[in-house]
Amino acid sequence: MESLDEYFDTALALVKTCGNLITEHVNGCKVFVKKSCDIDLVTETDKKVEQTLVEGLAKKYPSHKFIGEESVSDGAKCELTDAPTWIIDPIDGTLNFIHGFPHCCISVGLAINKECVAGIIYNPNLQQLFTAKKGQGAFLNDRQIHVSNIKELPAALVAFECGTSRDEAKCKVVYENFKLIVSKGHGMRSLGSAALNMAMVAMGGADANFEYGIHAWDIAAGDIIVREAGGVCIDPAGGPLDLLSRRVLCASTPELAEELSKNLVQFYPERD
Ligand code: LIP
Repeated sequence: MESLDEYFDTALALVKTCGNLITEHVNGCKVFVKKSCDIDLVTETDKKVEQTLVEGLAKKYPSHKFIGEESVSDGAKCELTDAPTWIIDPIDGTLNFIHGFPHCCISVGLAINKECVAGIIYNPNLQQLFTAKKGQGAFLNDRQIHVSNIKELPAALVAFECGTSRDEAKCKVVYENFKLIVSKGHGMRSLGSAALNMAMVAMGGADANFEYGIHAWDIAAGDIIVREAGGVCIDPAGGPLDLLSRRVLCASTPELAEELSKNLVQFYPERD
């Protein structure tokens, strides 16, 4: 009988084999292709990492499903069923990878019955391995991690991103929320990777993260890692997180999540 631990161990072994594919470009990867716009890019390394992960997992678990950033063709709708589904971003923070800015990672989440039950976020440049399995806690390398206990926005360090869209309406909302966080929060940070922003919340280095326009592959691993670290992951307007909504808010405490959900300017991208 296959188990969550076995699924996780198989995925982790495959993720670790892909680390060198990223670190060999630690000074940047100057060959890339534009996707939806000039800041939404993909490299051959993105594709090679995703191919390695999908082929390795599919060979061992032929009944499992996959949602991978580079396999989902432009505009195609993602289908998340109750089947065990691997939700993969081969390089989260591709723009960072291209520039040689060392905050990029492999993000692998496993959803069963549409619930994220295992997650791996691996930044091989900085040797940061964030992991979690349902009911077993969250870890950074071999150390168990826990969110902060910050409950109020004025004390919160908040991570968020401009994203990969230059859409005027989206950018207007980004600027308005930037002003909110800078004026009302303790500070803002922007790593250029949704997965790593969420990992910062899980380890207590940041206190909240939100973003509009991300995809399931950016947040699936971060969802379970934040929750197993004692945090909350919800829709930015409140209510349950919807992996396909292209919206995410995670926070160290329900109180901080609620304060942000009541004060953020909302934006609703087209669903995946
Ligand atoms: C990135 C996300 C990041 C977002 C970027 C981009 P990618 O994912 O992790 O949060 O702001 O626009 O979408 O494209 O590097 O895998």
